[in-house]
Amino acid sequence: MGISNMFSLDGKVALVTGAAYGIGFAIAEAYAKAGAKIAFNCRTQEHMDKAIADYKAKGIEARGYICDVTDEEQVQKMVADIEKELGTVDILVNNAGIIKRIPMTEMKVEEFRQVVDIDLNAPFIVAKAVLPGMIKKNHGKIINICSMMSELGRETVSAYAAAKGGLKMLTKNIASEYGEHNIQCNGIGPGYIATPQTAPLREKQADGSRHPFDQFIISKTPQARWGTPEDLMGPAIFLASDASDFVNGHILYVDGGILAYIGKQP
Ligand code: NAP
Ligand code: GCO
Repeated sequence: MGISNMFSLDGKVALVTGAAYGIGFAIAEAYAKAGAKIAFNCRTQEHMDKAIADYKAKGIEARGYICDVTDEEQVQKMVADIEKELGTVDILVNNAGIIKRIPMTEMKVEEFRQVVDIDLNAPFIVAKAVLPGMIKKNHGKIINICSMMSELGRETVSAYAAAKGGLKMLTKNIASEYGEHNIQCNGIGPGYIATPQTAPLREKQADGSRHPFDQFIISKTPQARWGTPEDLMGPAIFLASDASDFVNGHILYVDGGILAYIGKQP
């Protein structure tokens, strides 16, 4: 196989959850440009319509499905529709996710449960829906979007860190349980990426200065910048392609070196 073919996704069907914008959109765009047929979901018609137009503007014919990934019935129907319209899902990216930044002593249990439901239970639900088709084909790639919080904690993100830590171990377990069917399950652990999810952490101060957390992340990142969704395109293609056929149960951190660095001396 030629080297460039190793990274080709020609003829593959990719489902990227929560890909109306943000990291999921960038990964779906990368997959389309690598040759894959794209299916994505979100929860509202408004986001769906805008996303379809945004993909079209990039020359991508993405198929969108309104589906709440925490609802197993909706997920099963979405996967059945994708299989009818595009074919068996070859690549799943469990990207949909939320965060709530609330001190644990003030967080309601329903809020904790909602984060775990979307960030951990839903990747189980969606992976469970696509695995039978992958097993039948004896081929599949599942990529779970983990986080630096799969490894580290910080104030106010107890639910998110618990969910993303669990997602790391779900990734390793899917790899362990289905590797014999030539299914590779890996994670991507993005660092701090400039998307709507982290916008509150980057808001300019009244005096026009950087948000304190923004300055903190710059000081903790060897590359001294926030990541962009585009920084995840190459790693995501690698883990979805034949080039990673013997990579399994691995969490690939794409964080500009934060996890390796003690931080710049103030
Ligand atoms: P984002 O901009 O907030 O986008 C999140 C996406 O998830 C949206 O498209 C949203 O769609 C979708 N979503 C949320 N709940 C859903 C549900 N129940 N059902 C279906 N779709 C749902 O977030 P992002 O920054 O792109 O992050 C994407 C993933 O990367 C998340 O798992 C996040 O935890 C992870 N991550 C982000 C960073 C970062 O710094 N940004 C770093 C590490 C990991 P609708 O709300 O329109 O339905
Ligand atoms: C936060 C951020 C992080 C990032 C990401 C880091 O509040 O600390 O939102 O959680 O989103 O997960 O990898």
